[in-house]
Amino acid sequence: MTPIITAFESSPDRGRGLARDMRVRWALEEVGQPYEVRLVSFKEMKEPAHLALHPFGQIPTYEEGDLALFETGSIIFHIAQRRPGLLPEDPNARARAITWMFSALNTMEPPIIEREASVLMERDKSWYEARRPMLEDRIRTRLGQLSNRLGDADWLDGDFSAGDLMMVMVLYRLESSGLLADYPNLAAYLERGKARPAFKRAFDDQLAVFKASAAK
Ligand code: GTB
Repeated sequence: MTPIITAFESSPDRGRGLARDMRVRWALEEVGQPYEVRLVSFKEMKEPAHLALHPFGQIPTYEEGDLALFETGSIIFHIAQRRPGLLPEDPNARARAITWMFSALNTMEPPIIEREASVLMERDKSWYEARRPMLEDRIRTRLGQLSNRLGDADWLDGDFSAGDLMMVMVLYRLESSGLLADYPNLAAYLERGKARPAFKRAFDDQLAVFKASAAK
């Protein structure tokens, strides 16, 4: 059964791969699983049909037969469990790769999102400039710790895994911030992830969606 995911009909990031369908597309490409995409507008995302799939009215969702999932962590974990290529066979190595998925989402991503939200919504506030160093320092603390752990390895724990996929996608959110510049091994890690053929296929596909919507 071909899985169906949902994605923005017209992504606000203009096809830069920042919307979260990108990470699901990448996972599906890594395991060689063909998939279909149903595009949804912001209005449709808040309507009952979509809310039945995603209680928070967001993208992406994942449907496969009678299974419907939301949350990229859960979706990618499901893909990685069902198909070889994203999680090691050895039980301990598998548990560690899953740990990296969680840490990407629970430890690395929250301060990055908080900074993004501030840039988007608080620029006109009197406290914006005063709060910015604190938000950036919280990210730098995590980047420093991650950088120390990665060292000069290619991936976080042995071969590329779903943990790396998630971590690369989280670091990708910082690409235009300049914050990665002090961590050359993390910048190289991000580039290594982006250079994977599966990443490129996923990126091109989501960009094509944006270009088609912009041409209408
Ligand atoms: N925790 C959920 C997951 O991991 O699946 C988060 C899902 C989520 O945030 N989805 C966003 C969404 O549907 C799209 S990706 N937002 C609409 C809404 O909540 O009403 C977040 C996103 C959106 C836009 C940009 N951008 O323009 O750069 C980047 C990231």
